[in-house]
Amino acid sequence: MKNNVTVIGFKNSGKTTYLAGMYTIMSAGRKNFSLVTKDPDLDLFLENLWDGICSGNFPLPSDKDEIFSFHLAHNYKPVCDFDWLDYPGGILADPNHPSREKLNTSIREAACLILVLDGDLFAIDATSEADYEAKLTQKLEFDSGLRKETKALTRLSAEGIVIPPICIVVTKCDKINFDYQAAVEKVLRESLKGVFEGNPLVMVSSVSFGEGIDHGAAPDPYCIEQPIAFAVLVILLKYLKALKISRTDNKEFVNKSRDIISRWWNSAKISAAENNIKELAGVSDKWSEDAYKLLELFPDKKKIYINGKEEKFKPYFRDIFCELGK
Ligand SMILES: Nc1nc2c(ncn2[C@@H]2O[C@H](COP(=O)(O)OP(=O)(O)O)[C@@H](O)[C@H]2O)c(=O)[nH]1
Ligand SMILES: [Mg+2]
Repeated sequence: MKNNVTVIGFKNSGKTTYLAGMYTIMSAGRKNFSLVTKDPDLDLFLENLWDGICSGNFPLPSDKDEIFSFHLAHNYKPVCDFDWLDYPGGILADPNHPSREKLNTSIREAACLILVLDGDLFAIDATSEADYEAKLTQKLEFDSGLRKETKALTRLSAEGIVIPPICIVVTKCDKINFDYQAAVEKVLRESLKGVFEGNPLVMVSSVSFGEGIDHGAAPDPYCIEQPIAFAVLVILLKYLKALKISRTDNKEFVNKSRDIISRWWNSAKISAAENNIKELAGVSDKWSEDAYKLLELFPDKKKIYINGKEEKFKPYFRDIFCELGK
């Protein structure tokens, strides 16, 4: 199984800052989780990039796709490995971009898609929440960037590619009035109705590294662990589902072989299946435990959308993990 996390978003939307900042902070550890690049040179590269960003030296926009292979640990024990595939901003507006085929393959194989939206788009002066909602709705309706992004999703559909669970990341949320954060999610849900209703799992996260980050102030990270934690949760969910199928197959085989003749005839196979059940249960317990711990990175009020239907994030995942662990 591939653990791709594919990232798309326009140039200047904050993708590189997110990657470098999230990595540097998560590599130091967050609630006992820690991240490290598989390649030590990439660790140095991302640390240097972040130091550069924090002292006002912004990375030049890249025009090529890049892969970062990560390992996530909890209390320094393995949780999972995954690849972060970063695509250049221009790819969304250009169906003939040289990396387009690669992007299609990577979305086809992705466990999770991260759609990065520039917080600048959401920075609107308003007199009330209702005024903010109305202004943002109108702005998004005619925003050419968002139109190109949604058109890219339609193009994927035209090519028969099923879009995986999505995390919509609104960056630079320090530029958005804090009182309007809930309105951002509400308006996105309406403006991107098709994305929400056509996908089994959509989460929205507004993230920030602090308002001074673009002119050398000390970083003040906000919710930066959510997108990455969501991606890993989705990967663990995929593993737990596959495991449940294997366990059920083994249990059915043992149950079917209860009569005395089958037990004698299939004794080796039955004991192999019984051992498998025990082993798989152990692995499943470990993954469930990691998944429950990941939930601690989210606030209680966090929401998730299941085919467009709003649910509470933590209870939704707890119920699923409990069901899959049985
Ligand atoms: N205020 C603020 N600016 C940010 C934040 N994240 C990124 N930026 C700025 O947004 C600009 C574009 O960021 P960059 O990561 O290079 O975007 P990319 O082209 O999508 O990789 C830079 O000037 C960053 O400093 C944030 O959380 N808050
Ligand atoms: Mg960049």
